[in-house]
Amino acid sequence: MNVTRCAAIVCVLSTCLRGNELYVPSEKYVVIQDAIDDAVDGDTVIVGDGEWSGFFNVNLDLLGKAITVRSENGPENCVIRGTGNEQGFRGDMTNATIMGFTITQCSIGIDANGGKITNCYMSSNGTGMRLSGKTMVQNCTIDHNTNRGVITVGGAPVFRNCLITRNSAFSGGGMRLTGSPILYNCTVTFNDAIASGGGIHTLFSQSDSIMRNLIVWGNTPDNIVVAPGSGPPRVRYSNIEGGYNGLGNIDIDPLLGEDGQLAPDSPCIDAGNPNFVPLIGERDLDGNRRVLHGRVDMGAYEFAKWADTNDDFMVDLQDYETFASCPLGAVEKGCESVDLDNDGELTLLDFGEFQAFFGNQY
Ligand SMILES: [Ca+2]
Ligand SMILES: [Ca+2]
Ligand SMILES: [Ca+2]
Repeated sequence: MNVTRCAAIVCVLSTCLRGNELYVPSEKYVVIQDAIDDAVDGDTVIVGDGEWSGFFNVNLDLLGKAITVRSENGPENCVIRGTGNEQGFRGDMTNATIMGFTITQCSIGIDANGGKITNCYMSSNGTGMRLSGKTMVQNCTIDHNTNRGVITVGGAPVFRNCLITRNSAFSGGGMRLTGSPILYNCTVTFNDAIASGGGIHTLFSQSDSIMRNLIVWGNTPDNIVVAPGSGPPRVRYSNIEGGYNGLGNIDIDPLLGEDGQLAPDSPCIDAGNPNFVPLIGERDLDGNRRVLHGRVDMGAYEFAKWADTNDDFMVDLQDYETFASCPLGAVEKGCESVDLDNDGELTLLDFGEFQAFFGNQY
């Protein structure tokens, strides 16, 4: 096709469907806030690689706009750095999406009253995130913040596939929750508090707070503390050190790797809510499919080595040969490892799962 015409069609489509893309840095925009100021609803501000600090690159105010602000190449490559007193993102974010940033050395990483925050890394701030409204936080890592990882102040923020680790505070080291927060598949580990609520501290929260498929482990001095007068959150299918009353909950060493991934013999594998329905296209914190082997795991990571039939940490032609040598139908002896959705039958669904893993290294 004629290149000019093709470009024109793409441009028309993107203008109609997704708005314009505003790049920083570019001839027009040297600092991030200038691009946000110019953006209108539907636009995307794309921030290039590098360290962003100083005026108009911190204290970023989304101004209530329905825009997306994202990094070009993910949080490893795009860092918003404060000097201790600033906030990363703030202001009215009800309709905004923030995607793919590392935010560090701010007093608060992100202060949001709504909107969506995905694939972000809040590390070594005062407070990692301060949330209200219906903020949706997906696939974020929040670690080493010194005035707690997360605080919710009312509303019903939702967390999915988040790792909250090694944060500290006077109380509620990992998370201090009020309102009706909802947590799915979060790993809350090795946080600490001076007083109480090392992992999760709920205070003035409502009993419609829901927690599913969590790992809350290794926090000091305690893991979940429900303050008097606070509606106890309904925790199910979770691994809580010290135990927590609720269907499907366990209290067994989760056997976590360095970053919270599940070891092959972790009791959290295939132990989440059996009726859990992932969001369309939902991924775990590593980018793998959220549900593998027929049932969701507990925590931010889904154990993903199933297609590696010979345990050599590669899914390659050797594994394919194992697969191809097994007949469809009821799983025969020696073919258990290729029943990837773990339903006792070898079908094309298992083959689909296998293809998704082909070429992976673990
Ligand atoms: Ca699973
Ligand atoms: Ca292999
Ligand atoms: Ca199967």
